[in-house]
Amino acid sequence: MREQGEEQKKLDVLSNEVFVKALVSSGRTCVLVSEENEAAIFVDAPLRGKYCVCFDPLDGSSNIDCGVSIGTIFGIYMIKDKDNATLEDVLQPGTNMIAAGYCMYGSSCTLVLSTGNGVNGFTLDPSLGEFILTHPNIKIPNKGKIYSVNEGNARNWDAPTAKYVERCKFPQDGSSPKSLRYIGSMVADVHRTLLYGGIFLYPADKKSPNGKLRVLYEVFPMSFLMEQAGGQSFTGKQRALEIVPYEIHQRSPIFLGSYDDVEEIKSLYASESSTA
Ligand code: P6P
Repeated sequence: MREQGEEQKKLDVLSNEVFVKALVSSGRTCVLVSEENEAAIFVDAPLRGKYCVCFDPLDGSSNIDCGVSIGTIFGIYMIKDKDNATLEDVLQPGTNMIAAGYCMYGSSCTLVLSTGNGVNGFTLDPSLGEFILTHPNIKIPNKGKIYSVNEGNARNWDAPTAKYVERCKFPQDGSSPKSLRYIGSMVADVHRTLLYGGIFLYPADKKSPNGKLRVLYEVFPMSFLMEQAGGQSFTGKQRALEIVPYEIHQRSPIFLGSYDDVEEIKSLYASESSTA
């Protein structure tokens, strides 16, 4: 209950407080990296556990007022030495993550999770207060009919991205054009890509040379899930999970989704670098 005169907190600030309190008091965590906190949080020794959690508590929160699905994204590392927790414990490549997932808040509350042995989807049954396994062993189609990108940035794209999107709209192989679906909330766009197939792109551009999305709590968790579901995730230069972050809020370009669709943009970047 808000005290008289206490200002109403924004939902992303409030959700961050809820997650930080729950993670710290669980006694299972050691280092926390949140999109909402400039610095990493080191849990006090008595409450320290063996997991390092990187999370965006409420991604896409700018969409709340118009009712678009938003979500929480998380990735988990195992601590090396909980008596000597350092930033190095979270500045690890995504290949060292032991689990990742997201919870999407939309027409239903959906948890999509992988602990390294495939991807499972759960839907909250409010009458039970339990998450029910509704999407066992999710596998992304090898190729999709949808591309998902903010076309408003087109004038700033590099040549391979521009060429790829052109091919989506004007295929040269006689196939039908892909459909464009862009919600502007990563959890919603990635969830649709995971279930229906296709490709989600947030490329680098002249304005944002490292793209917009954050490595530790957007790129890595979504790339982890995509690979576990049979898809792939690429930065324009390398496999996304192989990035070695140097800063906890570092950004990276990202192309993720159906294996064959991502393969196509990888070949465009490869041919650009071979002719450069
Ligand atoms: P743009 C939301 O702000 C977010 O971080 C992601 O959820 C989403 O994919 C992206 O930014 C949208 O960015 O520049 O297209 O509005």
